[in-house]
Order: sequence, then C-alpha cells, then structure tokens
Amino acid sequence: ETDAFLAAFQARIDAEEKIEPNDPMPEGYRRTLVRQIGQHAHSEIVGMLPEGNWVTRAPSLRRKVALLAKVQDEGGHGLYLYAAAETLGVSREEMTEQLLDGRAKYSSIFNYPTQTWADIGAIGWLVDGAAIMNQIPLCRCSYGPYARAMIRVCKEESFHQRQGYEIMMTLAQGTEDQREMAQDALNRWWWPSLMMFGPSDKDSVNSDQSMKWKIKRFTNDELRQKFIDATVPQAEKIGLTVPDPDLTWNEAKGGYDHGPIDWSEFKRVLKGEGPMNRDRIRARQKAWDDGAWVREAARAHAAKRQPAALA
Ligand code: FAQ
Repeated sequence: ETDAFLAAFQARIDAEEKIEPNDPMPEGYRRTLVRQIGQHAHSEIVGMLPEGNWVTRAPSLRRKVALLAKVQDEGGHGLYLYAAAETLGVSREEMTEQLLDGRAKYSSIFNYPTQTWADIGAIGWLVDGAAIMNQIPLCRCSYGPYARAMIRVCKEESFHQRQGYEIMMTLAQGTEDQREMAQDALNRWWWPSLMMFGPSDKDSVNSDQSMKWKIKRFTNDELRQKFIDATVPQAEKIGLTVPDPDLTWNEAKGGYDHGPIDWSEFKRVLKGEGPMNRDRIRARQKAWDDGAWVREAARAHAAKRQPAALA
C-alpha cells in the first residue's frame, strides 16, 4: 500500500464519505472492521443466552412476550451484523469458527449469570443502555454497511432499554423482597456494564487508529462517562443506589467522578475465566454441531440446482 493510496483513503474519510464494499481500502481498515463487526455479531448471538434462560420463567404473559421479542431482536441484530461483515470478504462460517476456537472475542458482559428475574431488568436497563451509548455513534461510522445496520439496531435497543428499566421500576416499587432483588441485580451488573466500553483509553490499543478511520467516534472512556452520567439519575429516580461509594458529582467537568474499575476482573473474563465463559461457548458449539445437517443439506440443494441453472 503506497503512501499516496493511504493518503487518498484518509482524505475520503476526512471528507466524511462512506466507504462501500467494493471501494479500495487499506488491509488494516478491512481487518479492523472484520474484527469489530464480527465481535459485535457474536455478542448479539451469545447475548441471547443469559436472557433466553428466563423466557420460560418470566412472571407474566406480558413480560414473556416482551422478553421473547427482545431476544428475537438480538438474533436479528446478529444476522445483520454477520451480513455487514460478509461484505468485507469473510464468511459467517469462518467467523463462527473463530468464535468457537477463541480467536474472536465477544462482549465480556455475557459471561455473567442471570440469577433472578431482576437480572433481566438490569440487563435491559444497563447492558442495552451501554450498548446504545456505544452504537449511536456507530450509525455515523465510516463503513456504509455497518453504519446503516446500526440505525435499525439502535431503534430496537432503545425499546429493550425501556423494557428493562420498567422491570426495575416495578420491582423497586414492589415488596421489600422485590426492591432488594432489584438492588442486588444493580450491584452485580453495574461494574461489568462499565467494562463493556473496553479498557481505559491508555490501554486501548485499537482506539487511535479506529478514531482516525472514523470507525470509532468517541473513545472508550468518553462513552463510559456519558453512560454513567445518563444512568446515575435513572437509578436515583427509582430509589436504587449505584454500588460505587466514590461516585460524586463533579461540577467543574459537568459529570460524575467514579471509583476505580477492577481491570483484573475484566482481563480474567477476556481470558475465558469469567463465571459463564465455558457455558456460553459450549452452548454455541452445540448449536453449531446440531446445525451441521442443515448446512450440509443447503450445500447439497445448491449443488443440485447448479446444473439445472446452467442448462
Ligand atoms: N469485551 O483496543 P480496544 C450487545 C477487547 S452490545 C470483550 O479498546 P476496540 C447488545 C477488544 O476487542 C455488546 N472484549 O478495542 C446486546 C480488543 O481485543 P482484540 C457488543 C473487549 O475494538 C445487549 C482489546 O479488548 N457491542 O451485544 C471488550 O477499539 C443486551 C482492546 O480493546 C459491540 O461489540 C469487551 N467489553 O474497542 C445483546 C460494539 N472491550 O479484538 C444482548 C462494537 C474491549 O484486539 C443483550 N464494538 N475488548 O483482540 C466496539 O465499539 C469496540 O470493539 C469496543 C472495543 C468499544 C468494544
């Protein structure tokens, strides 16, 4: 890749032009997008597991319908995202193999268990809330297919977030046991939700280049700060306490200061040692193995149609 080629590409990015699948692009740009969109797709699909676990135990028909719809949306998001990554010349099969053998990551957040019904509220409120904060700027990212996929995804995530917050609000106004259950879920999901935004800026190896290429529009710490500032008042409004004794409003910066994040926990989860890592990959492996006959049948069907189409 010559300097002139890289400069011409950067000029297109700086001019806010969208890069489309058949456009020339640096190999590093393509690789970064395959990595990020692939990780994002895997997160949506693996993210169906902790909540899917509660579909049969939702406390009412109304809650069950909403949860079922949310989990289906996540399956849909995974499919748009795999399709967006495929425009970069990688197949869904290759991406799935990378997930199963550990080469591709998925969000750390989905390696925690869902212990009570309140966890479903906390996931919608916090995890989808964090996802929206990160994904709204992705609607303006430089790669066309990814940016366009994010528009619909964000609309659906915003319904998911309200669904979760409403569960938390209902529990917080319920019996003492229900209120405690909501507080306990907030206590367990708060810190892992902050970790969703990725390592702090000084440790984020990919941020600088991704910001230059306008794949990322904000740094990890900037988005984490926006999330905290939006979420703390929501907790206060329903009478729950964010589990961070160091949380204080900083008038000068117009945002909250927060306590230290336990990055050793984040690293452990990324290494595969979170509470649910093994279960999640086992479930995806089983789904992949159980689906082998479908892939085989589809290939046989395509092969049979081929000569007919040529004739
Ligand atoms: N978990 O240099 P950076 C959802 C990795 S939302 C695991 O800062 P980057 C919706 C990172 O890949 C969740 N790994 O990396 C839903 C890199 O490793 P690598 C998914 C993480 O890419 C809600 C290394 O650490 N959303 O699913 C995490 O510039 C409810 C260094 O980090 C997205 O994927 C993490 N939390 O910034 C579904 C959004 N953070 O790949 C169901 C798109 C970092 O070099 C229920 N992705 N790593 O080996 C992004 O915006 C970015 O990729 C970041 C990370 C911000 C996640």
